[in-house]
Amino acid sequence: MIANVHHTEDPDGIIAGALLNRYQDSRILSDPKELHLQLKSLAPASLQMGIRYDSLVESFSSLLENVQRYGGISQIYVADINPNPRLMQSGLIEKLAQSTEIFWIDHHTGTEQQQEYFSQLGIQVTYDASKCASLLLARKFNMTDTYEQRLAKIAQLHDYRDKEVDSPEAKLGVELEKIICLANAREDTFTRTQLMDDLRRGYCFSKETLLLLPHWQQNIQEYDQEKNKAIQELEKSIESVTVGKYQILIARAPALLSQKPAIWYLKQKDPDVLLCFFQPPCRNHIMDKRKNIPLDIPALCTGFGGGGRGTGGGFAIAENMTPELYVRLKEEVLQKIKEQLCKK
Ligand SMILES: [Mn+2]
Repeated sequence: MIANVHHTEDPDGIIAGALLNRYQDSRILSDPKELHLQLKSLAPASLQMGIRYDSLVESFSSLLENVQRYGGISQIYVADINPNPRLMQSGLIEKLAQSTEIFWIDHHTGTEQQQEYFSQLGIQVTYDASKCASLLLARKFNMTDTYEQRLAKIAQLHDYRDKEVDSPEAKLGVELEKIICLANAREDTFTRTQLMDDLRRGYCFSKETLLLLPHWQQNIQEYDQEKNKAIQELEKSIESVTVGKYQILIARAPALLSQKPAIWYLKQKDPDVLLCFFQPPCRNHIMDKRKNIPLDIPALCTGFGGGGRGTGGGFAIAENMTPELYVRLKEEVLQKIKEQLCKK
């Protein structure tokens, strides 16, 4: 059996999951021998694993358990996952690499840093800082089908958006994000899986208009209804701190706005650095900055067990945010930011 392991908290991760599935399906369908074996076994062709950063180690640990106990997993495809310090310190990757073939397709700095080590372990790495995981997948596996190319384009526009884009693909990315945000806030794994599966089968949006099909409209409506209140709450939480000549915005956002909507909202205020913590059940916290600020955000986040790419990054903590933890964490991160900014 094959395991498809992908990030599940944003459109790129979910689209990557859909593309991985389509790739596995097409491989089986194009090989009569494989197809025969598959039909005979009556088992699912692949194991699907949507990953959240706050339970990254737990997920890989259960994957290893699966490999060791059942021995049926021969290949693992990993997409849009940053191998952060927590995962690397767990020792799980080495163990998985010993008994399975691993393909690691990703665009985070952690993957760049581990590229050489992963190769030594026999892991096949596909890395490019300028392409989202979905686009990397489509290129690596020669997915030339119009629908698959379009999925990759939606993910790419969404993951690398630096201003509002008006194309139908960009708009659809924003809609997908609304569905995912609502599911993240409600810890609704079922909806995320359902969305991935609809994208895989082509039942999510109209291929002519690129508008979501009616059965997803309810999710959009619910998100839109809850969004204004969430933005008000975010707005109230904003604090501004000055470090030297730099302005740092710190905020605590409702989980509904995790991850990108809160960041996009705060970015409009044009701070030099922004630090956004999220309310439970969200445990992944995000930082970003303006392009020319002398601060290495992915490195800073790596110091907190996370990672990132470009101007942004994040780190997950193992517990829900309490008011006390918020105060403590805010001070710790701010301290690190000050150290780096004042060094220059
Ligand atoms: Mn991504």
